[in-house]
Amino acid sequence: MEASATTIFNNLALANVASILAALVPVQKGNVISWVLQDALALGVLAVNPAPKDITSVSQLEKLNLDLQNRWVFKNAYDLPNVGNRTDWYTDTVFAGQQFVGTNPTTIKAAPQELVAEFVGEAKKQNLQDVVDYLGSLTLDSLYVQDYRDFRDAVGVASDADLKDGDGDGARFQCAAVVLFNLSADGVLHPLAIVIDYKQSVANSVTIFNKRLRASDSAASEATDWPWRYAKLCAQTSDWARHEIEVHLTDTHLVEEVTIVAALRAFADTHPVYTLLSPHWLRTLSLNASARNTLVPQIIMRIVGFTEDQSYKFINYSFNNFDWEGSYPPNDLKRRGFPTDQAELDGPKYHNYAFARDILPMWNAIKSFVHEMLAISYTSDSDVASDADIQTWCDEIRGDDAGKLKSFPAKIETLAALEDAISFCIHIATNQHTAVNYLQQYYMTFVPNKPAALCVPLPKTLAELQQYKEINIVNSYPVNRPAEWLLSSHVPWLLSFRVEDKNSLSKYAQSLFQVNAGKKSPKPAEVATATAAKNFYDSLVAFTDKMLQVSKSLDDQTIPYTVLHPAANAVSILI
Ligand SMILES: *[C@@H]1O[C@H](CO)[C@@H](O)[C@H](O)[C@H]1NC(C)=O
Ligand SMILES: *[C@@H]1O[C@H](CO)[C@@H](O)[C@H](O)[C@H]1NC(C)=O
Ligand SMILES: *[C@@H]1O[C@H](CO)[C@@H](O)[C@H](O)[C@H]1NC(C)=O
Ligand SMILES: CC(=O)N[C@H]1CO[C@H](CO)[C@@H](O)[C@@H]1O
Ligand SMILES: [Fe+2]
Repeated sequence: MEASATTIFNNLALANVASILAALVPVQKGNVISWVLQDALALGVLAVNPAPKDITSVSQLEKLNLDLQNRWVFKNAYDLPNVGNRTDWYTDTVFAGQQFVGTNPTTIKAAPQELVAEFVGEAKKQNLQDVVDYLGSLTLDSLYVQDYRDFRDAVGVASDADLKDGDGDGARFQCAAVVLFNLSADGVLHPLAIVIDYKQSVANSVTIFNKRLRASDSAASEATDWPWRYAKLCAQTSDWARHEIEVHLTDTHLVEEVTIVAALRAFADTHPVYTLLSPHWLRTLSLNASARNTLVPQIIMRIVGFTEDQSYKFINYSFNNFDWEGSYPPNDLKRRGFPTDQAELDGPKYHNYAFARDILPMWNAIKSFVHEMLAISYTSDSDVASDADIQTWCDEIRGDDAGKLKSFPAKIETLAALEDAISFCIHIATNQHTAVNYLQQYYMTFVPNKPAALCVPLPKTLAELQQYKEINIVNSYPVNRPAEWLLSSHVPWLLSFRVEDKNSLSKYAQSLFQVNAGKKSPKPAEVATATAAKNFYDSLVAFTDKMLQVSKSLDDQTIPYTVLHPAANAVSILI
């Protein structure tokens, strides 16, 4: 099962990133990456990856992005279009869209009443009567938030401390933004207000209200509304941390790893749970090793606005707060204030939330498959309750000297509970990871859309923010920090390689069918497995149609949302 760093990551991409690292990391002998570095340096890849310098406008960065895409050779991270291809990439529409179909479509949630009240109070304080009236006219069920208020708790600093890594010229800054959105009855998500860095209360922080209070307001001034664009940049930077450290690294890679290691300890390789789960482990553990040795310490730590210790605390915090059952897709949608009824999700109000509309049918497809497969070995709840290996699995996942994943069920004593737990292991390894991984290239290679940190301190007052011009945004980007720029743009690309066809979910269903259907005198279990695999495959075909239909129904037709295509949905956390 061990795989080297170069098999996991596409060779050339790793060489690229390695060469960037070489420029700033003293080569560590014996580290996986050190021998790759030699190759990369020989290729001189770094030399052909220009990072921006002497930049004074955002349009220069847009142009650089397109120029790199138009090169003849060495396109590397720029061999595919990215969000910078859209002339409207910075707009409210595209910003809002990313909450539903971007790299992190998993944390937008219903706005809590007390938080809305704080925004209303702030609007009063700012004498924005029209905002007060407008917010007053909205009902709670149309208000949603992206809420990064917990960052200071997560990294263990005082509730009013600045979030930063380093001092002086090379310092990087992070913020804990809060974004208030309105979701209209016809499905338009529109940002109303942003707290750029929440310190103790809205009143004690810098909060800006969108001049375009209504989505229908003229878009003419959007491009030059620099204070508002800066606030959106803060929100995107907060989301970088939420997405990469929590949603991606912790909630998929690390959580899945715990279930895998526990399963390896609890089950013999002939155990039905083992056979169901193991196809979804392909390379995941070796990848953890790479993530631990290389990605986290050498890449993430070099671009985020948290110190190394804070970043590890953030991982701990995310892991300790991971809610296993609460994260089952229907439970997750419910806790975030979205419907769990497919017809309602497909209706006008939620029709732009393609991730949600896709994730439920995929969850159901996996559950049906797991249900059929479990029926081969277990006929009743008591069969499950008396399976000591399942209890060992639970103990290994939760144990203090083992997985420490406390929200995993202490006991699994019914078929339904076993079906859910196994389905969720498969779900994390496939749908969930795929959804938060593969769009990194599109949304993050173009650094201005979503940088990992801000390069200058945030404004301390609203008056200061109101004076912001284009140059303040440009200076917040790592434009004079080539290593940070190149890592920020190339790592998302490195992580976004599509799986080979043979490692897709639909191929898995197909091969499982073929292996079991091809027997001369099949055993009953093989016949049943073939049937389950066939049904699963059929449900993936049906899902493909559904997904395409969902994508075609989105208001924004610039790029399709097909990340969960079963022929591309990875069978395991491969990268
Ligand atoms: C993205 O922009 C580049 C540069 O203008 C262009 O070559 C490429 O075709 C564009 N791709 C798409 C899909 O628009
Ligand atoms: C906000 O949502 C409400 C409820 O559907 C709607 O009446 C209002 O027009 C929406 N506003 C915007 C800006 O979309
Ligand atoms: C993370 O938690 C583990 C125990 O769960 C602890 O040993 C470690 O010191 C913690 N790390 C940080 C940075 O807090
Ligand atoms: C290959 C590898 O290093 N796997 C490790 C992943 O992490 C767990 C601990 O959570 C280790 O036990 C594995 O050995
Ligand atoms: Fe990943």
